[in-house]
Amino acid sequence: SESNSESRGALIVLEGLDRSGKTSQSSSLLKYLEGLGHSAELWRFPDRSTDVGQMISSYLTNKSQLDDHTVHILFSANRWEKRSLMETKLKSGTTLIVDRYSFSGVAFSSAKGLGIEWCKAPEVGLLAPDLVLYLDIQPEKAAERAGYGGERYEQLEFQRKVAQCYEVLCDASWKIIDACQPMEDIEKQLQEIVLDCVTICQKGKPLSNLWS
Ligand code: NYM
Repeated sequence: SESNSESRGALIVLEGLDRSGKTSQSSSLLKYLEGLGHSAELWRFPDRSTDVGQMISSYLTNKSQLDDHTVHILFSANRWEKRSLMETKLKSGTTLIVDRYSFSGVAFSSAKGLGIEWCKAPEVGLLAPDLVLYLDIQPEKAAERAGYGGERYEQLEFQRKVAQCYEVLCDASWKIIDACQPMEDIEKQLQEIVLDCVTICQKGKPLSNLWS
């Protein structure tokens, strides 16, 4: 009902394999929403600017070694340390475009062999996204793209496993976008879906928590 619902920003998450185009598409979406006069911000996880984020970053660049469980919990902690700011921003009417979220956390760790339920547990209680956009690309195609192979995890064999884990995680609410289309086509598709979502949240769709 309209009476007890508050207008708010939308929590929009982009997911996909490494080099699927999430970062470019996130920036493009931000410009699009700002161009329409919406308040919007681009966020990404891991957020390497925090202390926890720096531990993650040195792990990803192979400057440190961490046990798989440990790094999983650090990735989750990196989201938890942003949860309250996230809620404040959304409630103040700002839409957040988020480049990776809990689904990356679960997909990458379960691809290493950690149990999926174990991986999901620390994510329970984080804000649930209003929209998950999955940029779908074959691991082989992603591997051909520039910049691939620099960090830990950017290995074809591992990315194949990650793709399988995303398939297990994905539900009917996810929007699957073919990431091999021309960039402008992807942009147009994303814009339409995102605008719908922003409108629904403006009308006061309630916030909810993972994992549901
Ligand atoms: N990654 C990212 C995880 O393993 N768990 C997580 O929770 C998140 C958010 O970090 N290969 C992995 C996926 C990427 C890597 O992300 C760094 P990016 O988007 O390349 O900065």
